[in-house]
Amino acid sequence: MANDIRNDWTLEEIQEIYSAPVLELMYRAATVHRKYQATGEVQVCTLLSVKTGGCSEDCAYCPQAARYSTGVEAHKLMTYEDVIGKALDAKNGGSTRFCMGAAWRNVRDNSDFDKVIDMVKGVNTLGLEVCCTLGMLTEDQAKRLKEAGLYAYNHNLDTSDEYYGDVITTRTYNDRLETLDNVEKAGLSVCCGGIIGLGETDDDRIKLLHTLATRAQHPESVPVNALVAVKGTPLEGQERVKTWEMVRMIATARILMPKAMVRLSAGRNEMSYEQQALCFMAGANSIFTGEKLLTTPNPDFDADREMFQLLGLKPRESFKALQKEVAAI
Ligand code: SAM
Ligand code: DTB
Ligand code: SF4
Repeated sequence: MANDIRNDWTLEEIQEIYSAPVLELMYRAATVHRKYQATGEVQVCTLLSVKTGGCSEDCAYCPQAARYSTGVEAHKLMTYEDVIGKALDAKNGGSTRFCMGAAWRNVRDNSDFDKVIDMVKGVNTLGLEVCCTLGMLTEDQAKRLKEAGLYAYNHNLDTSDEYYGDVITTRTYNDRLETLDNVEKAGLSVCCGGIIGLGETDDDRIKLLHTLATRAQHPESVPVNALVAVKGTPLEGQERVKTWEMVRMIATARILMPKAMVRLSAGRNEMSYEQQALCFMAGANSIFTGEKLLTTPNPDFDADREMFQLLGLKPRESFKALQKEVAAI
C-alpha cells in the first residue's frame, strides 16, 4: 500500500473496488483506515439551520425548497445570540465541529452575510471548528469567511454529473465545481460528498466518487448521506437505502481518500447501533449529532453517547485542541 494517496484513480479501478464482495471491501477499507486514521475515534459535529426554508432552488430531495409543500416553514436568519446559544449546547453535548446551514441558492453581499460573518467569529471563539454551508460562493466571499475564522465549507456534489440534471435543474454541476474551487482558493477546507438513494445507479455513485477522488486535493471531509425521503418532495416515495449500500459507498470513499474524514451523515436516525457499527468498520469516522440535522430528526447527544460507550468509540478532539497539544511539546 505504498501509494494510497492518489489523485489518478480510474473509473475502472473504482468500479472494481466498489463491486468487491462486501466483506473483502470492508477489510480493505479497514486496513487503509488503520494506517491513516486513529481507529476508534469519531469526529462529532453538530448542524444548525440558521436560515431555514423558502429556498428558490429545485433540489428534488430537499424539504427546504419553496416550491414543494413539505411543512417546513420559511424563517428569517437566526439572531447572533440564538446561534451562539446553540453552539454552546453543541459544545456541552460533546461536539467539536459546528456547521451552520442556510437555505440559500448562493450568498449575497448583504446584511445577512455580514451577520453570518459575525456568527462565524463568535462560534470560533468558543473553540469549535466552524463550518458553513450557504450555497454558491464567490472567491471574495470565501475569503471573507476564511478571515472571520471559518475552517471548512460544505458544498456537496450530491451525485454524478450525468444524473445531476435529473435531480436539480436550477443550477449546474459546473456551478458547484466553481464554488469548490473558490473555497480552495481562499484556503478553506473542502467538505464535499453526496447523497445515495436518489434513484441513481451504481455507476452514478462510482462517478461521484471518481470526481471527488481525482480532484487535485481530496476533500478534507466527505459526507455520505442516505436520502431522508421527505413527504412533499419529488423523492418522497424513494425506497430507503440499505445498510450495505452505505457500507459500499463509505468503504470505497475510505480506500480512495485515505486521509479524508468520511462522515456517516443523513440517515442515521433510521439505523441501529449495529448498522452504524458496520459503517464505522467500513471507514466512517465522523457523524452529525444533536436531535436535528437541518430540518429532519437525528439521534440526540444521549443516544450517541450510549452508542460510543457500547462500541468503545472515542470522540475526536478538535483540530484546535490538537494544535494546542503540538504547541505544548
Ligand atoms: N443550500 C445550501 C446548498 O444546497 O448547498 C446548503 C444547505 S443544503 C440543505 C446541504 C446539503 O444537504 C445538500 O447539498 C444535500 O446534500 C443535503 N440534503 C438536503 N436534503 C437532504 C435529504 N432530504 N436527505 C439527505 N441529504 C439532504
Ligand atoms: C451534509 O452532507 N449533510 C447535512 C450537511 N451536509 C449540511 C445536511 C443533511 C440534511 C438532511 C435533511 C434535513 O435535515 O433537512
Ligand atoms: Fe436550497 Fe440547498 Fe435545499 Fe437545494 S439543497 S433546495 S439549494 S437549501
